[in-house]
Amino acid sequence: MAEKAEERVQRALDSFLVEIPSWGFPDTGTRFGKFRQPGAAGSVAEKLSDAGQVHALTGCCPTVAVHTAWDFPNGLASAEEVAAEARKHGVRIGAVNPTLFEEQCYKNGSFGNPDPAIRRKAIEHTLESIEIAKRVGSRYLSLWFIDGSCYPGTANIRRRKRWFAECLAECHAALGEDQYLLVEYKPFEPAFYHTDIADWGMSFLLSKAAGPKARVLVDTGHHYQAQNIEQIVAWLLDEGMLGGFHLNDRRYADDDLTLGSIDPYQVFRIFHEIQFHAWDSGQRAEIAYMIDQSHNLKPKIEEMIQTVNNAQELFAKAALVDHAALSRFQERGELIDAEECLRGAFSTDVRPMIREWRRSKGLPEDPLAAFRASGYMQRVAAERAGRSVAASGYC
Ligand code: PSV
Ligand code: MN
Repeated sequence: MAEKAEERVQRALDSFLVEIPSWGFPDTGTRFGKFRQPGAAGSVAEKLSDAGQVHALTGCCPTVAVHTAWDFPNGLASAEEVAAEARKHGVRIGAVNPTLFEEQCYKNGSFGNPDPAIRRKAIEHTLESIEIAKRVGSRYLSLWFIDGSCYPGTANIRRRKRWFAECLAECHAALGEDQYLLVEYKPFEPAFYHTDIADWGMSFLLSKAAGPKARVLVDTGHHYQAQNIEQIVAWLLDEGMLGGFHLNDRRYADDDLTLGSIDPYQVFRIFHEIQFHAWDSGQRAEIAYMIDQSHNLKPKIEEMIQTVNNAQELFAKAALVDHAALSRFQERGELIDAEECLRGAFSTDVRPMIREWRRSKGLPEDPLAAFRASGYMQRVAAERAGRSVAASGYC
């Protein structure tokens, strides 16, 4: 007998965890300035405390992604303390992101820098990040690089590609048993002529060169306009090379807007490809779902809860696609029925089913309202007022 919609949604939500980034909680801005928010996190402990609120109310964000330079002020020596702080707030440390972009020496790149001493420094920082990941019990080392060039002729693109392959392989060799290396791509910013890992194909090839535990990380904001992200996802799934996501939405470039705020159907289509693949192959791919957003204007904790709500809704809608029917329609070339199969699932109001899932887990039915009613923000705003802001990240 076909599984009921409610059951499909419950099962999908049971399987759906999404990691939130430590850099989503401190004050952030653009190059035109920063608008401060009362109570924004100012230390690693405060970021973890805020993240703990999101998990306590949504029940699906047990891990927090960290950036080595921003969250481990003393490198490896901070590892135990940060892990303990996370535990105190009911969360764990998730993906560790080496910070290979702030220091002056990285002006011409890190793994692609023509100077071997800088490449060595970048490798050492990454190796230290892997040690941190081991110490805090994290399975993921997540790499993003600013490397590239801004003007034609200024960089040896082929040599840089080879340096990347070498550096990644050395880091891969240091991974623990069940650790993965996630390799993120981005076609622009801060380099505006060429970026060393500009697209999923480059990330795919470099991951293959690095070793068997390297995978591609898809940041939804890191594509050219009109690119078909769900097709990239489908191909990576079929190749067993999809490692995870940095979820966010955008209208123009890497805008870091709330997931689903601009194009929820695209997020739905991505989640659909994942669930359709699982149905087709009989195997659920191990995927690290992570949010990569930092909000300059929206209240940060509320925004993170809103994002998680959106992610759950879109994931639940994708679980409603009737895969057997869709397959039949596709095989017979019944185009309208196939498309309507997706649209029907997308237009279903899954919110009552999500509320039911929350009730069954003892979670508040409306996490945003529960957060507002908790008085947490007023309390921390008072506690944090007047202290000097130490937290880093886009500061
Ligand atoms: C770069 O745009 C990025 O997407 C990378 O994932 C970084 O780690 C993150 O944003 C935070 O700067
Ligand atoms: Mn990212």
